[in-house]
Amino acid sequence: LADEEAVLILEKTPIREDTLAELFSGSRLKLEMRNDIYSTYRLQAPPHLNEIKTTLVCPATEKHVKKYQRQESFLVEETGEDYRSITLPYIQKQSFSLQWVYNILEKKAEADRIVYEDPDPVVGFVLLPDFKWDQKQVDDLYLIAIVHPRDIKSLRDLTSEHLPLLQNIFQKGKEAIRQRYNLPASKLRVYLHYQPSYYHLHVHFTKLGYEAPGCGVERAHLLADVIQNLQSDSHYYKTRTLYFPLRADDGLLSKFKEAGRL
Ligand code: M7G
Repeated sequence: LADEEAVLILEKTPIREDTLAELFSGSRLKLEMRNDIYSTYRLQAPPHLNEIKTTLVCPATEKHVKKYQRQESFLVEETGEDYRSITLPYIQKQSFSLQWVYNILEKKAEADRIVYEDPDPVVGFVLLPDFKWDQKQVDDLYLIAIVHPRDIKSLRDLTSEHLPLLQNIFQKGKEAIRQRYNLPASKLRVYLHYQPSYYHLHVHFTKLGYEAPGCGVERAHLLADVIQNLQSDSHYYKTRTLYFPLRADDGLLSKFKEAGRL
């Protein structure tokens, strides 16, 4: 795009129940085939009901291009020592810029999208729609809570000292979602990713029943479990072996291979 590398993501948005009547009355139907009680058609919807959610990353780094390419993954086993000797030095040099996160925290971007904020510098956070969610329907609800403190990279940095922050996000985040979207806590999947893509602590809130990308057991850690684990052992995430998938061309995978850990 204008001599710069770019990633462009095109996604057909879900069909919404509240637009069905208009979809049926305003579309053109072309019959493809009919056989007994079966028939298939091509339906041409009115343009405003036929939008494509479009996400652009530009200029995109090589790492962005790789993140969005379809690739084989490998499960990595990371001890606490592996984290300190392999992962930490790698992410200190190689991770994605956090500028978009700081823009949100400083209200330089997406300020009008904020659903809830607790401005406290130690236990505070900003809750807003993830850019994967077009907010057209609650069925695929996806919000993120980004913490105000800037020194917590990921799950690995958490100790019992952070329990007030985590409990605050859990309680106030659920309450804000109940008020705004009329969804009770029992309909929410609240979790952290390990490894995340962005090393500034954030929590994912997705609707139960929606298979959000990255909500599988190999990457998602339920916030409720994280809180309990830290309550029973302050250094749980410093000492445990953690498992996560890495894509074939991820530089971190090469580091694990070089260290003979894969
Ligand atoms: P992650 O676990 O670090 O990485 O989550 P993942 O992208 O591999 O899941 C970061 C989350 O932030 C993801 O769910 C992204 O969709 C979301 N996200 C990323 N960016 C660059 C933005 C942004 O600019 N705005 C918003 N609102 N969300 C973003």
